[in-house]
Amino acid sequence: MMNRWHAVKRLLPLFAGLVLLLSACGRADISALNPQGPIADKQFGLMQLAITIMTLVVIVVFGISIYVVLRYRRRPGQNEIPKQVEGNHKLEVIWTVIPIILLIILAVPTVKYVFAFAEDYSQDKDAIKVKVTGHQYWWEFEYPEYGITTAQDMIVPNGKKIALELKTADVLHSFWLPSIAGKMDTNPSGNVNKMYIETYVEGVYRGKCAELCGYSHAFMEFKVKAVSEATFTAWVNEMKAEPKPFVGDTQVAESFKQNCLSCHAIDNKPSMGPNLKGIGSREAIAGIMLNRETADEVLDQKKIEDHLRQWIQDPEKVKPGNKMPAFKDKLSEQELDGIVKYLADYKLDSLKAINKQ
Ligand code: HEC
Ligand SMILES: [Cu+2]
Repeated sequence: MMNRWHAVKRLLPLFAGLVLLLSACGRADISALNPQGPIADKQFGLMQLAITIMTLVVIVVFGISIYVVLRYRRRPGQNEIPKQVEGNHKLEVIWTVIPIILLIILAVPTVKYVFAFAEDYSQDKDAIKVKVTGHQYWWEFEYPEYGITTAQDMIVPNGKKIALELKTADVLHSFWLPSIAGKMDTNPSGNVNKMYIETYVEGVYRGKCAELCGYSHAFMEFKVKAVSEATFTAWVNEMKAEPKPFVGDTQVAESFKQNCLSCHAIDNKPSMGPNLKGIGSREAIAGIMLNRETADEVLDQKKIEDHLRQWIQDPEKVKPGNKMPAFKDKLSEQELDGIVKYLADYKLDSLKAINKQ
């Protein structure tokens, strides 16, 4: 009885380690090891298959090596040179054929999914089309079917195929959405790449630029918000509607127009900088100053205001090398307050539920 308990106690750390290993590690909103959509799911399956096969190979190869080293080591008093062996047809055939079989087992599903994931849904009537453009250092999302454009947060209906057309406005970037659908490069020289994404559950997923693209590459984050179809339709309608009027001081309104709308838009016209429509509902300011840590929290109004203020005063401090000028010496305190308030309060009702606001 006592002995058995001892054995269990000794094995406990091993079991704990196995539990850690086998339980899904990684956050559902960003980890490829915790897939939240059919594509990431199958990619994870491929990873598991490859890791299993490689682990078996490692165990067998190391097992044989250790056995040979121990079994044929030089014993005390053994001074003669052992029998020299050269070539063994049977063994050579075995260690050539086994790897070929393992590679075929790996290749069949890999090739199958490579082609399945390259499926083009851009002509599919049921798919939602989004044109994704990578900029140093932010992401733009245009919905050609609805004539709307947004930045940083891509809003999609859950469970639908979203057909993406990806390009870049400047250098090479890579659109990476780990827990939903792998990654795709955006190539310079007018080349357009396609991929599609699909989510299982409504929620907020985090994406990154995965190709070193300049000083602030590491800050080039985006979010995908998967919402119900009704919410998506409501969002589209809000985005199509006239922009929110600038309430308050007309001089502040004029300053916003002069200083900011030269690069930004709050309507659906194209602009050089990110579209600011509904920016008070975004997960982050400039993609990286998070307005809440996880989607379980409330989107924090105080953080939104603080982040906007910091950003507008000195964007270079937040994202070195980005293309927005600093306004710390160009706006009066009153202008800055008025602009921050207008933007922070520019919310979209359709996103209140997912933002827990
Ligand atoms: C010369 C063009 C230019 C001007 C003028 C300009 N911006 Fe920007 N702005 C940008 C660019 C480019 C970015 C994207 C920076 C990045 O993330 O790399 C940006 C980003 C932003 C963002 C973050 C957007 C988001 O989606 O999170 C806000 C907010 C913003 N600008 C507000 C302002 C305000 C307010 C003014 C006027 C006081 C202003 N900008 C003037 C070019 C400009
Ligand atoms: Cu990039």
